[in-house]
Amino acid sequence: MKSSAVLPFFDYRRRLDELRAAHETVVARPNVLRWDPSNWICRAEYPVVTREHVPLEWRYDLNPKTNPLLLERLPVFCAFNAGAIEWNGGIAVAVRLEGHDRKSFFAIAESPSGIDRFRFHDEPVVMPETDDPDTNVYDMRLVRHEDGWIYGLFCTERKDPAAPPGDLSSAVAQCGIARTRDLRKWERLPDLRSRSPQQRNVVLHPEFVNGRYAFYTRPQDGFIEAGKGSGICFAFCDDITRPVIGEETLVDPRIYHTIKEVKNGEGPAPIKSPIGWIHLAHGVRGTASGLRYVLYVYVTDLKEPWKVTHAPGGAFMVPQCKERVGDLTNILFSNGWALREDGTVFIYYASCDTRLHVAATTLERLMDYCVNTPPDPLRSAACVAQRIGLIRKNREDGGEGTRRPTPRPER
Ligand code: M1P
Repeated sequence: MKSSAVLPFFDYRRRLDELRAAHETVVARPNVLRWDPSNWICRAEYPVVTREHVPLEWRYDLNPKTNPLLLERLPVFCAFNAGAIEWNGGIAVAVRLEGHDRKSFFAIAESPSGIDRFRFHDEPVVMPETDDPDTNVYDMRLVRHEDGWIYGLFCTERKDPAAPPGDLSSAVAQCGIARTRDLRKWERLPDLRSRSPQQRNVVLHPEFVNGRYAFYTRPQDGFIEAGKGSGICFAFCDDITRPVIGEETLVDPRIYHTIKEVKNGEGPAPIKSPIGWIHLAHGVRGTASGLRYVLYVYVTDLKEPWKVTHAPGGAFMVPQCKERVGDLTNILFSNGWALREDGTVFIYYASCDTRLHVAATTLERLMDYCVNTPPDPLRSAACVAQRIGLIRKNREDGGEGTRRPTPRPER
């Protein structure tokens, strides 16, 4: 066969070496944490898992006889929205990978540090199906429950059987449940049954509450009818092997003219702390450039986790710089975080449904943030009063932090 006079020279062996070297560079790259101006968190310089982290064996037929041109056969476009758990002294994440065919699936990647060198297991997760096969599965929350199992709760979507002919978008979203002991072999349980025709962002509470399993839910009346649901709810379940929930108590409602006015959803399972259960969630509002997803934090009572005790105003994290651009735009989403024994909290968040990042903080900082960040006063005038209160306190305190630095002598 003739070689093109226009394309660069192609040599199978050399090209494969290039691809392998590029993959290893990304996977082995050390990450760096830098303080955010808020001092609530440090953000990591590089994303922790991207489509470039996906092993070549998962994408290419690497037999030169059957693929002499080394064409990619099964591309992966995005690696995002990951559940997280402490694992073997490091961190494991259950990443949502999205193939070029739009279908998502899960894959476990492990890192010794939690901030870099995430490597995927040899193969993606084989998630058993129920009698009603899932069309698409995504956004797994990993929860180490006090019953001894590790649960993976995820969204399972199927075509809406009631959709009129020609409507190829309407779907029914429900919560799929699976459990494992080793992050490799998964037992699928029946999907969660609730009164709502649409459930996304369902999260298992990590402890029994009054001897029962408990879930955070986000019931919705209609698919993508953002604005119809009322917020994050809480519900009990007696038997997780036959998971049915009854009444869903509203925990954290959507509120007019806030970061969560259009919709909200629970992120990962809450972290237990001396001030209560600390929750990470996403809030969504509409803008001229589409929906904007930001992360926020709230706290609920240790014994009655459906009762909010602290609600710091505004967003905890918003999309910044490169995080604002991707397959979609203006989205931060988190369904994984992990508290380490030394008090470090790793927050795994995805930007624009494209790639996975990590931010790091400590439980001490998170608790201070939750207790001392004033709530959203909900009106401009009240916000000004709140800010003037801060300015005047600083003036009156005259403490170390309010002193201006001594000006440098002019040369
Ligand atoms: O595209 C942003 C997110 O949209 C959905 O989340 P929610 O139902 O809360 O709006 C999910 O599809 C999620 O995966 C996605 O990141």
